[in-house]
Order: sequence, then C-alpha cells, then structure tokens
Amino acid sequence: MQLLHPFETSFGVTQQRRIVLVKVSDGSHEGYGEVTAGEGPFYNHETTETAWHILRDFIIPSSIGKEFTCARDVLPLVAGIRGHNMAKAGLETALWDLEATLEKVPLWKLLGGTREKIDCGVSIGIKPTVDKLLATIDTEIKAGYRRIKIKIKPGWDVEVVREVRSAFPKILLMADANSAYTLADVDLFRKMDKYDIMMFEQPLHHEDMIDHAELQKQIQTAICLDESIHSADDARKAIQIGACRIINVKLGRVGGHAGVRAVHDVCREHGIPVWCGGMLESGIGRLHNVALSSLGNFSLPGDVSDSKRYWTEDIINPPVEVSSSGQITQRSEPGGPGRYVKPALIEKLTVRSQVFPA
Ligand code: OSB
Ligand code: MG
Repeated sequence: MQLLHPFETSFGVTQQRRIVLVKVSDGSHEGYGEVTAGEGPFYNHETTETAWHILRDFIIPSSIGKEFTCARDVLPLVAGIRGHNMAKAGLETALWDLEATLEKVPLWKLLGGTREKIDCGVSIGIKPTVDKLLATIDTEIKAGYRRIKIKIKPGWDVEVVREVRSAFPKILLMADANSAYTLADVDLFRKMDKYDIMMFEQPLHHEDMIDHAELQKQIQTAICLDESIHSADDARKAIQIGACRIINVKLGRVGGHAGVRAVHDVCREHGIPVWCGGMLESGIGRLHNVALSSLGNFSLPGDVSDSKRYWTEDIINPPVEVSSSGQITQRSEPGGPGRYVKPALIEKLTVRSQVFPA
C-alpha cells in the first residue's frame, strides 16, 4: 500500500508499506489481525519478512490444532518463541476479533474498554523545511487534532522546537527522537525544557532504561518510553527506576491485546498515564488501536488518526474517521475489524498468501 505522504523519522523514510495480515476462521466466522512490523529492521528487529517466517515456521505450528477457549490463551502457547512480538500480535489480535464476533460484543467492550470517544493526536514526520512543518501543523490543528507530535533528530531539534512553539504557543506539543541521542546530549534536552513540551519520546537507545533514568533526573520535561517497553515487566522496571513518567503502548510491540492490558494495568497501579502509539497501520491495525484506546488509563491523546491521512483508499469500510473536535467514536456493532474489511481490495493488493488448515 502506497502512503499518501512519505513519513520520515530519525531512522529513515517510509513511502511504501508491505503488510502481513492474519485471518483466522472457525469455519463460519473470521477474525483479522495486522502485523505492525516495518519493511526494514529500523524501528525494532522485526520486518515484514521475519514476521512471515516466524508466523509460518514457529507461531502457527505452535498454536494450530490446539484448543482455545479465548484469545487470551494463545500467548502462553508461543511464549517459548523469544521476541517477535509483532508477529505474535498478528495472530493474537485476529483471535480477539473472532472472539468479539462469536461473543456478539464490540471488540472494545470485550477488551474491557470504557472510553466511547478517544482523543486523537497526530505524528508528523521530519520535513524538508521548518516552513513545511509549520504548514502541516496548521492543517492538523485546523482538522481538530488535540495533540501534535513532531519527530526530532540531531540537527532537527532545538531550533525546530523553538520555532514550532513560537508559531503555536498554546498547542499540546511533544517530540519523538526514536533513539537518536545519547546521554552526552543532555544539554540539548535542557535547552528544550523551556518550550513546554508534554514529553520527549524515546530519546535514548532502543534497549536502554538506565540512561533514560539518568536523563530524567537531569531534565524537567517528562520522558515517555516507546521502543524500550515490550511487556508489563519492562514497564514496571522502567517506572521503578524512574526512566519515564509516561508510556507509549503499541499493540505489536507488546505482543497483542493481552500484553496491552498488562502494561496498561501496571502503569495505572503506579499512576503512570499511557497512550496508544501507531505504526502507519492499515485500517485493520488502526481499528484494533481504536478499540484498545478505550481502556481507562489511555488518558492522553494517541497517534491514532484518520485513515485518510495515510491512504487514498483504506482496506476497511467505513474508514477510521476523526471528528472535527479530534475524536474517534467506538463502533457499536458486535465484532471487530473483520466486520469492516473489503475482501476484494485486499485480494487485489495481495502478493502472497498461505493457508494453514487445522
Ligand atoms: O516511533 O511512534 C513511532 C511510525 C513508525 C515507526 C515508529 C513510530 C511511528 C510514528 C507514526 O510515530 C505513528 C502513526 O501515525 O502511525
Ligand atoms: Mg515513537
């Protein structure tokens, strides 16, 4: 699927998405999940290709033919496979979708959600010029989005943040570094402290917590971890050592909806707010993100935005739509993303598929 606009972060540019979808069937109903891995191993170690390999050769063989009473039971079956949470989440989330259909409840209610309307922000990539970035922010604020996230990297940071803040004195603003800095850059973060930034997302190494705790001690702005958090245990440890005051929860990164719930709960116990991150998802992953954002401790606006910011034509109908006041309303029909898929369009876009009979 071709993205409408190239998306640039500190680790590279994405224009073309290659997405693995997982469809599960009980013979008469279907559930859909999306693997949120990128095309290359730059956000994390997973890619579209590694997810295909790990699903086909390990995750599916470990789970097929086993009896499930609920979607929550699948993760323990694949616990022996280390890492590859996005591949696992592809299957796990498809099962939750199917379960919602079989239970005749909307997915967000099955997950335990309470927020019927969720607050939306946008993640804006690095732009060729500051003027182009300011113009994009202006468009998104006028569209109603409640929080603006910009991407930073060395050479595109303090000055950019200063100009954005001076052009938009009142907006909720945050900055995501995708691990582009080290502790040696503490002065740069101190300089940005004065621009009233809601949080710095993942400033340091993608596997680090210790240096983040050190940085958090030396700056006023809250640190939010993204890349470093893969489980509720990671979240607990990060909170315990003071590595962050906020956590970005991504469905794929934590292995699926059960993982989201666990991270969400541990953060709530410690008074740490969470928000839902995005991975440039198609409508299927997007609807899963909308549903999970209904959990109570998702109290900050997420990176869950309108289908039309990404795609000329999304693979779900109706697409995800954000209201002019920057919110998405949960769907009231029973089931989840699978209810809304466009099979003919998915068929047209499919370059490879494999069936695994039970
Ligand atoms: O770090 O949050 C991130 C996209 C790809 C990989 C990592 C990230 C992102 C985003 C985009 O920020 C969020 C979205 O609009 O889906
Ligand atoms: Mg991030």
